[in-house]
Amino acid sequence: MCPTAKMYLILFFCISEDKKFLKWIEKQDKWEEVSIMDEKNVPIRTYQVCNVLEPNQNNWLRTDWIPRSGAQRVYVEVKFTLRDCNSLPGVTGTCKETFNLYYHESNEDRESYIKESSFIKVDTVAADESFTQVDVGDRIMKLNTEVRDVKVTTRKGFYLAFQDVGACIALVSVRVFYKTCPLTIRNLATFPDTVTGADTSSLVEVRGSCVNQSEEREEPKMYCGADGEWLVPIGGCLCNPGYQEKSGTCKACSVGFYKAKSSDPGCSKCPPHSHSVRDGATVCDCHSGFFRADSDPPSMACTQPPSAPQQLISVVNETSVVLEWAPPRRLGGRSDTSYSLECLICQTGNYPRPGSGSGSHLCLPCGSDVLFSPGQTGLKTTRVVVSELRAHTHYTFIVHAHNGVSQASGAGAAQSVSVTLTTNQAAPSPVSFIQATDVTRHSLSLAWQQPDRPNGVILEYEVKFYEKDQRERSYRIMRTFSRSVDVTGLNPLTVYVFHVRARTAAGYGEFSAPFEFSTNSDPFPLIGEGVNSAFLLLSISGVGILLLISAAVFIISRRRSKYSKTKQDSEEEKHLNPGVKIYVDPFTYEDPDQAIHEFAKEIDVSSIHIERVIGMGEFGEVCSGRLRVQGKREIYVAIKSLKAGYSDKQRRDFLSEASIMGQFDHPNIIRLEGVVTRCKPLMIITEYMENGSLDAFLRKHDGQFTVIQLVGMLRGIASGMKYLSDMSYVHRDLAARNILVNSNLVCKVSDFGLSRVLEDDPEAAYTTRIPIRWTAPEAIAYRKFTTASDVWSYGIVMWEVVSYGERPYWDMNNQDVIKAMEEGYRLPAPMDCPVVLHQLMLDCWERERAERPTFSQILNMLDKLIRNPGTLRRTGGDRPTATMLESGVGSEVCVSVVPQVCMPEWSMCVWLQSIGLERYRDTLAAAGYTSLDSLLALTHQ
Ligand code: ACK
Repeated sequence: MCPTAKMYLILFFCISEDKKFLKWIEKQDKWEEVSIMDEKNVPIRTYQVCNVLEPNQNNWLRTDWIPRSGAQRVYVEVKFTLRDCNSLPGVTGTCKETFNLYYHESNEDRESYIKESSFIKVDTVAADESFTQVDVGDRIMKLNTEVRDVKVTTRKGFYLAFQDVGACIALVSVRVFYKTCPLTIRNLATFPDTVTGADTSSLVEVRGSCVNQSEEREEPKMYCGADGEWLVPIGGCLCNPGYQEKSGTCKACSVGFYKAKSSDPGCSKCPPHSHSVRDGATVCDCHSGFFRADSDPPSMACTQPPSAPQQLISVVNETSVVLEWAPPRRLGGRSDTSYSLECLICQTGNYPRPGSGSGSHLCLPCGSDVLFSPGQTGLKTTRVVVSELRAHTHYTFIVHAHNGVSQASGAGAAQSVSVTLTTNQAAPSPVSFIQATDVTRHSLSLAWQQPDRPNGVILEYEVKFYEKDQRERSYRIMRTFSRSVDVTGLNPLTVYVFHVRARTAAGYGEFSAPFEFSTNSDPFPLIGEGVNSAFLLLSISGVGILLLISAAVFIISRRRSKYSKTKQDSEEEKHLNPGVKIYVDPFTYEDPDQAIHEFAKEIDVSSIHIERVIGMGEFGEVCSGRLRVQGKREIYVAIKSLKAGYSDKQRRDFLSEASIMGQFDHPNIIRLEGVVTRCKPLMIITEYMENGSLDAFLRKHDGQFTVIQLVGMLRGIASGMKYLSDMSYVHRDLAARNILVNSNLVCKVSDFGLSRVLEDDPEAAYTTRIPIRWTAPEAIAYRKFTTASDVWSYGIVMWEVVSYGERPYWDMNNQDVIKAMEEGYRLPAPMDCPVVLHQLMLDCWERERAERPTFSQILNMLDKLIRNPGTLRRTGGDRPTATMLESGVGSEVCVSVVPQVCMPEWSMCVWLQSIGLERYRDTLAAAGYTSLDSLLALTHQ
């Protein structure tokens, strides 16, 4: 509702004796100033005129100049009395009962004379009431009040005039005023006191101004009506942020409250984990440790970065890794958790993990060629497949959890979890491009690039080709060590299709896409033509033999001193490397339980789910099962338990294995998950190795692995043993039965129980408990167990591996074995055993332990062999090597890269000699293979 109109009094002519304010000008002086009594008998002064008996009266009474004061329409209220003509005897015809009201606008405030004609008539005023009776002593007077309004817009002021035309009037008062719409606040806008318009129907448009601490929502407007009422409010203002409306003003939000936007309805309580300490807050500050992201609205609670992702597990598949993790335990009150992955290539050995202090420089970021699916950053899922990794390489993956406030909080490594793993062998990627260089009528020279991802050392390339018309019904295969080959014996002007694939220790990669080349009509090859083939072969063989002899001389000359020297080197290395962690013997603890709890985690038995018995251990059953530690992902485990009725010593011995195992952290050492000691039976929980112990595994897969695969297994064991020796731990029971194999064929050293047993038992050497066949003579003779005696055992393990789990020294009894050793007898090379491997075994079985290689040297040697698999080709066994007689299914066979041309019969002997298989000459001849041509026709059957 509009406030009621306000009337501004311009003048109030109260007729009084004080002439100061009564500047009336009477024309002809007919108007008289007279005192009379009002209705309440109070004496009042009036202007009177009463010439009712005389005709043609024209008596004027004029006011002084009245300033307009901005008004456009003024109101004139006249209070007067008027005599009823009937009450006056003898005035018929001359008596009037009205008077006229005039006005004259003027800027002059002192006009002494104004012509009658200058006045404009406002109205003729008649009385509503008149008095007729005049009683003696009791005269009743009736007061009339009449209001007229007039537009005054042209001058600064005006004059009013009263014209009497023969009435009997007494003017009691004249009030002159104008109207305004009063100051008001509407919709938080202030509208000033506004003078109404000139016309009775006019509306004055007024623009409001926003009250303090407010801003315009839409231009505030209202209209001031002629009667002083506000009409039609439009638009308005809103309180500024930090302020809210209260009784038409904007008041600051009090402490603990905030208002973020002017359009918000009012102040709100600070959201959780935030506060405001001053009045007028537009946003609440987060409590310490809580944060708000730039995009978070002020109404949102303050939040925290997430905790680290949980239960990161990795599954290695050749050169790919699947990483899976569970979301962080604490999401910090947000739902925008995302993950990013850091990939590091780490050096092998005993070094601190990334983020665990000094030494992290040993890890470098992976190259940009590594692929992450679905991505490396901004991940919403908890699973990533990382591919295109290098084969046989140690990687550390760090999974970081982020959310909208991670950056604001400056959170770093605390929200991450990492895993370190080693990729497996992998076949090479396909050759991408084949080029034909020299083309003749019967031959083609092909060349190609190494595959983009060799994933190891390329041992050879296989070229498959066929006439295009023949499709793949009949194809030929050639193998070569180099990246080029001359293909001969082709038909002229024929299109051939070629595929090339590479082989590493991990096997063959896929064939390349088909490349087509056509022979031409040129009869002459560019090279090779006219050279005596036999001479060529002899030259090649001769060079080969010379190389072999030089290599043998080199190896023999080196063997004399190499191990003693390098051992010294390695010992020096250890002294120079004071950061190496040293194994702590749990038996140095007075309280065995203190050791176990220092090195092993106590597991709640309720989190173990035993599934089946997988074997018998020294102290009781070994079971497989699942372990689900609260907040972690369920994993498969092996569970060794201590059978009931054990002695204190048995308990101590049983748990000592866990105290030992718990100190190790290496991909080739079995990992301890924890122990159960607080209830019975006591249990040791380790990672589960799907393929069980190595000796049984090899027996089950007799002859099924390539030499390189076997060397790969030996490398893993050597790596684990190097780690143990670096920690100054002597295993004392290294044997294939104590190596466990997982589903990825990774071998891990296990069974750390014997070290103590042998030390405790002075008669051990002569009891059945000592593994005589695996133990170095000095350890058997006077219990000198050292890393060097472990190296001896490692040599036996090598022999077990290459012979697919054969029992060392077969059925010989222990006493005979000890005697044979003393006499210098050593195990012979197993069937198909590469000479270099048997030589390494013999080195491990040096009588003088200082002459034996260290595990570091063994590891280096095996790495070299893996890099140069050609060195593994020479075997001392009897079986033809796999590479010798491999064939394509249903195809003819091209045996090797050497016999590309037809040989005279005698050349077969030369060739067999050159590859060390001359002893097969008679067997082959008896079977009818007397020439290389006939050998080339040998089929798979
Ligand atoms: O040859 P296996 O199957 O492998 O039989 C023995 C048996 O328990 C007694 O030692 C097997 N074994 C021991 N530890 C584990 C393990 N961590 N994972 C799988 N099998 C294991 C071993």
